[in-house]
Amino acid sequence: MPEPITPVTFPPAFLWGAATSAYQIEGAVREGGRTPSIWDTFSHTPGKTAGGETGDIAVDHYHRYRDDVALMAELGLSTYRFSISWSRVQPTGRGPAVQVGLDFYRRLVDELLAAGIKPAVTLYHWDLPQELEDAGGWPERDTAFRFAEYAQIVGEALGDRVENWITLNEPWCSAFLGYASGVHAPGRTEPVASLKAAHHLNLAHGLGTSALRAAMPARNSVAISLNSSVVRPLSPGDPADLAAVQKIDDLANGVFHGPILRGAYPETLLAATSSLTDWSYVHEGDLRAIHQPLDALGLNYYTPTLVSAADASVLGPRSDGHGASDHSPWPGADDVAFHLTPGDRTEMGWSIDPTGLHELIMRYTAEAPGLPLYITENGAAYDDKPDSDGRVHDPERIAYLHGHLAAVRRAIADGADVRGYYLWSLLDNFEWAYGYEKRFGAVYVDYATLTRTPKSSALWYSQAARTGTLAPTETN
Ligand code: IFM
Repeated sequence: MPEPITPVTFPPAFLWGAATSAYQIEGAVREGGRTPSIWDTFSHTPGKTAGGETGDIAVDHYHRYRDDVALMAELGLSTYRFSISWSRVQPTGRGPAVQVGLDFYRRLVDELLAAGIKPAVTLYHWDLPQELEDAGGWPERDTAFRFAEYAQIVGEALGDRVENWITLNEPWCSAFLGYASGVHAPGRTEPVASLKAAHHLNLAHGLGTSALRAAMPARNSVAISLNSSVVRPLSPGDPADLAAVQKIDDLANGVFHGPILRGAYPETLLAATSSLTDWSYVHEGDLRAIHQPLDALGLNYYTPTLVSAADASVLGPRSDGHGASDHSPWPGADDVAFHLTPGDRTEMGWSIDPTGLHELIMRYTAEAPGLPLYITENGAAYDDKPDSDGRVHDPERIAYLHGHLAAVRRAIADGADVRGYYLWSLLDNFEWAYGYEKRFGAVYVDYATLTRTPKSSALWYSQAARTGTLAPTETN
């Protein structure tokens, strides 16, 4: 149902933010002792990214962070979520930290605090130090222990000034796009390794949470950002389609939420993957380490997923929306078909459906009662271009943001404890395998000059952040 064209007002304490990640914006990949991460290696491998594009320069945030913080302040953002490049801080993924790397993040944090913007730090947004991948990567148990050591280093360095922490961003992508479909770094196509990776990412979250808590003041908050999916059946009355939903829900959600929120992998997941793996890499004590109280849960949402049993008569194109590969990112789910969800689409081909965000929030409100929620990512890519005056008009993005923020507000009215929203993304940036061709920013970046120009959506969002109210839009 379309949102009514009326102003929508948020609670006064609601946080208005924007998010980015290190490899997508920093550039300066060879400065300050930083060594390659899996994304440097992958993007420099011919054929892996659109146009062979890399994050070598990205949007040069490493050198322009002061201007970028000034821009955020001008826009009136109350919070900014960014990630730390592990190999800038600990180049080999183990051992002592590099002070120059830590100092960059300390300067960024101090700049944010001086501008009255609350930093939210993500420790891991997909850029594993290459040396750790060479030692086996996430399918290797030791990587979880290396992550805990890294978490301790960063917690000790920044814990006095950063209150909000996120261990991992979207571990689903790290595990299944990185090790099963191979459309993300490190580009491996090994279904069993992807399930091991998922477990070791969970373990890294658990060990990293303990390490952060030991290293920082108790007032700080530790969370994880999951790209929890809203999985819907093609035919809601068909038991075979409902079984397909269960399978994908387990692989998208249960594999992380199960151990993190409930201390166990779903029985249905273990059964569905039993021909591939016996899960013997889940050691005694792992689930205890993973299942510990969180201070908040981050939800990233873009679009719902529509599935059916693979032998349904109305098979649509295979379109789970996660990039083209001959290898599925869904181990053990070859009997599931993916369908195009209805509705208007963004430039990613993802359908626009704010009801999915409301559904997601209400689901986790019910499954994790009392746990504060943040929308740690939500946004849309469009083919934005400056007009003859150099201004960038993006009414579709305003409509997208309005619709999704209104869905958040509705969830709050329905009893959900959503404390804040981070628009993805502050700036146009390196969209992984798509290179620079998909623009998610509220701020336009001219890649030839690296000039930043706030789009009309940034100005609209700025007004929402300053007033706590969504101005009506014509298109909703
Ligand atoms: O750009 C990504 C981000 O790095 C993780 N979440 C989804 C975004 C859009 O694809």
